[in-house]
Amino acid sequence: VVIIILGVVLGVSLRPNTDELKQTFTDRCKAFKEYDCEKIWDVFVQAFVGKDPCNVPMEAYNPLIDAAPFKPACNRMMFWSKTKNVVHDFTDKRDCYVTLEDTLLGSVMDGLNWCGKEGSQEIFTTGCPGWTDCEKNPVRSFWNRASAAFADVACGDVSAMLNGSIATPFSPSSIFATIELVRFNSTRVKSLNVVLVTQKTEVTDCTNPSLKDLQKELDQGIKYKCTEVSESRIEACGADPQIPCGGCW
Ligand code: N1C
Repeated sequence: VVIIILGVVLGVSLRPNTDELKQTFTDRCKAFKEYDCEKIWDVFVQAFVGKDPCNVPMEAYNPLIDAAPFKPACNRMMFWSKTKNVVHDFTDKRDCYVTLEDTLLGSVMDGLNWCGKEGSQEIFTTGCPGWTDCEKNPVRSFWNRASAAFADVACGDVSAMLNGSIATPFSPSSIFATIELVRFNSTRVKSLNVVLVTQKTEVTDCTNPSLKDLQKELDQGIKYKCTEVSESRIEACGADPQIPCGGCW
C-alpha cells in the first residue's frame, strides 16, 4: 500500500500499457480536430476491456463506429489487400485516394495491438492473441468492423490495389474478400477498378483465376475493370504532383 501511494505521489503509472496505448491513441486522434478523442477512447475501451481476448465479436465495436462514423468519399475510396506499403507510400504523398488508414479510426489504430482480460480492467499491448490464434481477437474484430463500415459507405468509382506478385491476388480469406467486396452495393457503387500491382518478376496478370472469383462475388450492376500497373509507375506518380490523379494509371 505504501509503495502504491508513493508511486501515485511520484507520478509512476500503475498501468503502463494502458497509459502508453491511450497516449498513442490521443496523440494520433488529435490530428482530427472535430472529434472528442477522450470520449472516443472511452467507447473504444468498452469494446474489449474485461473480456476474454478470444471472444470479442466485431459487433463489440458498433458503439465505436457510431462515435466516429465514416464519411463517404465518392470516387476516391481505395481498398487494398496484401499491398499495404505500396498503397500508403502513394497515398501519403498524393491526395488522390482515401484509404481506411486516412480516416480517424483507421489512422489511430494502424499498427497497434491491444487486448483485455476477463476479470480485469487492465489493457494489454503484449501477449495478446495473434491474428490467426483465434478469430474473435480484439484487433482482428476491430479491423473487420471498421472495414465493414468503410465499405458500407463506398460510392461511385471504387479502387482496390491487389498484389500481382503473389499467386492469388484476390485472397478468399482476406478482409477485402470476406468483408469489403461483398458489401459494395450497386445502388451506390458504380464501378470497381482493380489496380494489380506488378513487379519486374510479375507472377500474375488480370487474367488470374482469383480475379474471376472476384467478379462472381461482385454485386450485379457494378462495372468491373482491371489495370496492371507496375510498382515503379505507382512510385513515380507518388513522387510527381504534376501528374493528375486520373493520369497515374
Ligand atoms: O485482409 P486484407 O489485407 O485484405 O485487408 C485489407 C483491407 C483494406 O482494404 C482496408 O480497408 O481491409 C482494411 N484493413 C485496414 O485498413 C488495415 N490497416 C491495417 C485491414 N487490415 C488492416 N491492417 C492490418 O493489415 C491488419 O491488422 C492485418 O494484419 C493486415 C491485413 O492486411 P491484408 O491481409 O494485406
